[in-house]
Amino acid sequence: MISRRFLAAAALAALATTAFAQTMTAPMTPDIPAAFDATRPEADYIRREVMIPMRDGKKMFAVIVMRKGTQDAPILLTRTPYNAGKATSRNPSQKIEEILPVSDAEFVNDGYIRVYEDVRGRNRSEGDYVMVRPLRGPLNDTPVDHATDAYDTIDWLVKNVPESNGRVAVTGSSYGGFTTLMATVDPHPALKAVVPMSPMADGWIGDDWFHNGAFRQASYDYLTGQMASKDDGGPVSSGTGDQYALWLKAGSAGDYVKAYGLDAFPVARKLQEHPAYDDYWKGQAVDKALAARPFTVPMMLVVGQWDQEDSYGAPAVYRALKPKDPDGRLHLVIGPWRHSGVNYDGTTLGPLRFTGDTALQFRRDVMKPFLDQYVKTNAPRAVTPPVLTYDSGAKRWQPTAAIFDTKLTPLYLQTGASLGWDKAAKGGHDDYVSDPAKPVPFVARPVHWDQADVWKPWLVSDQRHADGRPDVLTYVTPPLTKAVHILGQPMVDLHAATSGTDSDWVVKLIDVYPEELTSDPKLAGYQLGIGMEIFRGRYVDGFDKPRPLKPGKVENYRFLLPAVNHSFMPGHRIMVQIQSSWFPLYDRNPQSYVKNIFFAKPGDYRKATQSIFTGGAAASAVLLPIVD
Ligand code: PG9
Repeated sequence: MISRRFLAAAALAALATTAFAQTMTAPMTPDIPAAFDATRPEADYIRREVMIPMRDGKKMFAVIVMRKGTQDAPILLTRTPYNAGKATSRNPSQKIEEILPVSDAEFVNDGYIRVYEDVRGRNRSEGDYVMVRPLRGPLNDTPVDHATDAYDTIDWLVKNVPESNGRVAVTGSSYGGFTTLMATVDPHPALKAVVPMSPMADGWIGDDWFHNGAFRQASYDYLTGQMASKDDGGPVSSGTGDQYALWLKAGSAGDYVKAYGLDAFPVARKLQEHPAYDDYWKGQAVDKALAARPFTVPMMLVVGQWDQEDSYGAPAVYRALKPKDPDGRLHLVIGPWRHSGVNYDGTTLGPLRFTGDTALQFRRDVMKPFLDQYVKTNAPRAVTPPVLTYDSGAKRWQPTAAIFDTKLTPLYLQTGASLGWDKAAKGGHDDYVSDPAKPVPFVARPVHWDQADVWKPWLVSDQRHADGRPDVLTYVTPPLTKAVHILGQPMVDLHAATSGTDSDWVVKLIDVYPEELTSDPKLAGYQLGIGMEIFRGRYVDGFDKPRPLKPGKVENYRFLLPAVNHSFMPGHRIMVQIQSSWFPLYDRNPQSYVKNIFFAKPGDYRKATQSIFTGGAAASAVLLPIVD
């Protein structure tokens, strides 16, 4: 007979098994939770993920971050194609300074609400992604663009973030600089100030895709990195070898596109279909679009002196808006930085060392007070100079009332490889042979532009690797007895002829350090590019008027170098180098005229004899904005 005691124990055991089974997770439970919030109760921040509705019904993903206890606070917004989720979870941490980019610390520690939003169609935002989506108009027949998306985002934020004081500033670098500028087109009334950093303003004249008509082949890595899917991709799968050898083997940029299937990307096709400065490019130029509208939102434009991606945009927008700014609400800042370097450590760049962390100095002492006065409640008025630049030779910040109106002083190329302030009465020329089969590399080989430590500081890399090549002309002054200080945009005034029917002209203004420099031996004899640029010869009559060059005919090429503030110090020498290729960053000019260089055939690439004219009626020079 079974005892009552045994039965009771069995019942208890059965109950326990059922209870245990109820707390077990079934083996086939899907393993990605519907939601997970990594923020713990002890976090010093609030982090909210939201979907913000736009006027066309699409929703944009945004992350709102602030210190706990934030009240009556301004919003600092960035609209980015580079993953708002990632930007707001930099480190796995419960500390706000750890999860946000370093450049946000000064702002959130002083009560700002930081918002990052994925632009339309990227990462977690809905809608179609169109690369640097043009404004509504001839190139965009949809009802939305970055101006409307910024407007709708700001409208939602001021109504739905209870900690906000109803005032918004927008900032961002590069693509984020472009979206910042777009926010000022028909702006929301709550938008009180903007800080566009290295904004991409004209992808053809001097920002990401072309420079003065020469195509930047590194662009393709950007396409695969950004557009292979809604999420983040990587570079073209072309191996990890020397990009110089790889591109030489590929042929034209069009051949490379075909070889790696890149014509799957509409942007790759659009680039090939618009090699010259046609309405497609003119219609997207942000400086031109802003020049055609009233200037209403206080703006501080920022760019690095050695910006390897978007050196053109900030000075161009500044020039476009300056005449519309009688009240002094437009500012320009040029720091000793690489592209977007303003948001990182600004103590050094390549071998250069500055006076302290120049990027932090700018963000803390210049950018924040500028924004505070417009967006914080009861903030004092900031004393912000119209123009603030960093003299990279004397190593100090310099406030000035103006820039770009300095009279330009010619520094003449002279026979005998020298540079001088006087124009030689007698004309002459120096020749070299440019061979597309052996183009001049833009950095010393092997070229690994995919590596951050090669790409980011390449504009300050030592130009001795090119000096002395038979296809590079070098002109240099004697050692300076007193400093030569330039502030503004130097201009190239080149008189040149080619034996071919098309040609590229690369002009590099260089600071040559003394050979003996015990104070900083790694800079001894260093050839530091101060302003370097390329010009595609077929555009000598205008960027929308390509034409073959006449062999042997001397043409006058005039083009701007990037904006700088630099003192060439006593004992240094000023150098100019001239060459006809800058490879593989820029596509090779075949040197025989073809309608579209993207599709040049192997037989089109020909050696050419290049002549640079000096003195007399065709005196080539670099025109310098000399101050002091
Ligand atoms: N220079 C990058 C870019 C901007 C705009 C268009 C395409 C590329 C960037 O750093 O965002």
